Amino acid sequence: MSEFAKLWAEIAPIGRAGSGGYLRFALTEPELTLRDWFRAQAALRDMTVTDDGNGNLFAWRGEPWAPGTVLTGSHFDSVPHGGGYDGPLGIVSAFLAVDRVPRDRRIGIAAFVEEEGGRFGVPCLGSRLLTGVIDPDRAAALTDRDGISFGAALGARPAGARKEIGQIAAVVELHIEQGRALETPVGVASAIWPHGRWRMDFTGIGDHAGTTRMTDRHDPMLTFAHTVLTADQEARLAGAHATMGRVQVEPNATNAIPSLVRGWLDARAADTATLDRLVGSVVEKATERAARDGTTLAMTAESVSGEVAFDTALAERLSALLKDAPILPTGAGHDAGVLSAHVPTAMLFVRNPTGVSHSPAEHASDDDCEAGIEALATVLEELT
Ligand code: HGY
Ligand code: MN
Ligand code: MN
Ligand code: MN
Repeated sequence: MSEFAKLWAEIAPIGRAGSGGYLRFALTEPELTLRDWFRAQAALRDMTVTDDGNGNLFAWRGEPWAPGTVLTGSHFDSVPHGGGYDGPLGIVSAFLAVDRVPRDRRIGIAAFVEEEGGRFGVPCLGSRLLTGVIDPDRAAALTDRDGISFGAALGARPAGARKEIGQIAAVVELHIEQGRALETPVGVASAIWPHGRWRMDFTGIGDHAGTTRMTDRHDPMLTFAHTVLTADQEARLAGAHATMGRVQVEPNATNAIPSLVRGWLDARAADTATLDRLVGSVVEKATERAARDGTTLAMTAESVSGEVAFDTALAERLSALLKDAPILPTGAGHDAGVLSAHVPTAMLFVRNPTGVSHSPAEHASDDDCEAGIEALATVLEELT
């Protein structure tokens, strides 16, 4: 059994649901167990473990945050019933890559908290706190579906921005590719599409399903349904991506016309202008439909990320180092995207044969994962 297969087998059962997907929400029992595994892996390598006060965990070869350190790693948390590779592959690969780099090199391995935004609603929460992109009090007040705040889950007010990030020489995050473009085992990221998530509250008049005439209704489910179809249509026209995969209904009863339908729009496009046009046209058409249905729409931008163009010279240098590994963009957000505004940053992608992600069907072959580890070790040795 390869070193990778051995470590992979250690974490595979942690947080796995009957669906075969994972329920690894930030700071919940499965993710806390993975943090214990992280600490044990660091101890095996005599690496110092620190926490930045924001819920991000670090293992250091050399002094924590020492100037010139190269930071790698990713996240443990998953979307509900997501695949096991999205996030953890970058952390397992980091430990195995460190084993292949001379021991005197200064390397940090990070496990960033709440990358998916699957519990508290804001993606890349940990890296945004670390770099000062989000206010610690706003982050602390974010709540999960049970009303537990991030501050309560963390057990403290988040520390917020840490100036030590300025001492990091480079960041390299390895991640399974979430798409079908990569035909070689390893690729290098060029950019992350601008993307965001908006909460859309459609408010109507709750009433009895059996006694309310169709002409007397103010049904927000109609406005929501129209908006879902509009977002899909507008995205196809714009060559962009739009998804409304999460919805909450009140009172959510078979025999009651809803009073409120809360849906989330996830929209992404290759450039900011296209994204702005897409979201603008969805909101415009949803508002028109609301007027027709006698409902109202309230929009809340939960998180919006501009385009991330990774350091071109660094990407080309790594591509050349990795036998001309292809350089490609991604529509998926990553902590590396947040960090790239503060530190020279690169991403390595490991081939995903089906491209499927955020699904139990997500998979990468052991051979390709092994190639990713080798590539990460090569890059870490080169950059340190
Ligand atoms: O949703 C994303 O883009 C990433 O997988 N967090
Ligand atoms: Mn993801
Ligand atoms: Mn991810
Ligand atoms: Mn009744």
